[in-house]
Amino acid sequence: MRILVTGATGQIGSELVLVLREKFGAENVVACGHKRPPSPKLASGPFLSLDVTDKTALERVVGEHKIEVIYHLAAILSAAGEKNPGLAWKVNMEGLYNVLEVSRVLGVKKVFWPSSIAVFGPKTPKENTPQETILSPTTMYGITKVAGELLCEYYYRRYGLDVRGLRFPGIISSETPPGGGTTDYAVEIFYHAVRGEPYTCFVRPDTVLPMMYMPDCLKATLNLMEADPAKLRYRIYNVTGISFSAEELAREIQKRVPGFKVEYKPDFRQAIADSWPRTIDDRAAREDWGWKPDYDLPRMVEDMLCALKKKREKGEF
Ligand code: AKB
Repeated sequence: MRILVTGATGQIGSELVLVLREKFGAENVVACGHKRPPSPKLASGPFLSLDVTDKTALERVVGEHKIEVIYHLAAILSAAGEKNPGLAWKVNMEGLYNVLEVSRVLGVKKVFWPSSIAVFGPKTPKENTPQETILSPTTMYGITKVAGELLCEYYYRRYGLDVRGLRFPGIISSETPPGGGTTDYAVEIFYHAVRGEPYTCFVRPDTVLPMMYMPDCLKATLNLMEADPAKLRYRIYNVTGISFSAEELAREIQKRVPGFKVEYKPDFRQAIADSWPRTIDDRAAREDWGWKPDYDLPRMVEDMLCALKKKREKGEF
């Protein structure tokens, strides 16, 4: 299996590449990024600088490396997208179009693409948001995710390209921090706690959003990609891990880091958070390909603090 991962230096990519290399052999997983330099861990296999908006370059890489599966993770997230909507449209839409089109022309067998809870908007039911519901986002990022979902379905229906995706909630992880998302506070707060510094949270304490710990994110991605195609009713599935408020997260950390102080100063990201669901119904994923998350809030917090304390001891931040 020859695999290409775009956005490989990002939050999900930097960990997914390592898991794929473990499973399929380091030399078979080509990691591509273009903004950040690769971490030393990504040097465990091939790394190329690639901008997904450059279709010719993408075509060359897919052809030369005989790529059979693409995990297309390169994207501009919600908060960064509101600062530069044109860039979000360009990277998210052109990037996805190029990946799908190159896959069609060069016969790539499977494509994974992350959608997001950002496809939902203020008119969508906020609790137990169904798989099939109103998709009317108010952010440019959300708009690119809805259009992206439709584009993936189009390539599946019209050309038979096996595209699969997940509507990810906020992803919490200790390896690479996210950049430019609305759910970033749920990661930043841990770095401050471990540094022994107070944290100023950019959403209100009662803000509840669906989240997922990285091991569950990787498990969901791999399980969906390995699922029997005959069982898939959808191309893109709702998935969720744990929903909690910013205050509940802070309290869970304070149980383990006594004296940790958090204050709340909502900024423009509050409106984005308020437009998204609080809890997600992921029954379709559970029924069709056996999805089940492993981490609840206490287990995730325990694991995050432990991982970040080790990094801090090594002087990594
Ligand atoms: C963001 O906050 O933009 C992302 C997402 C939920 O897709 N983490």
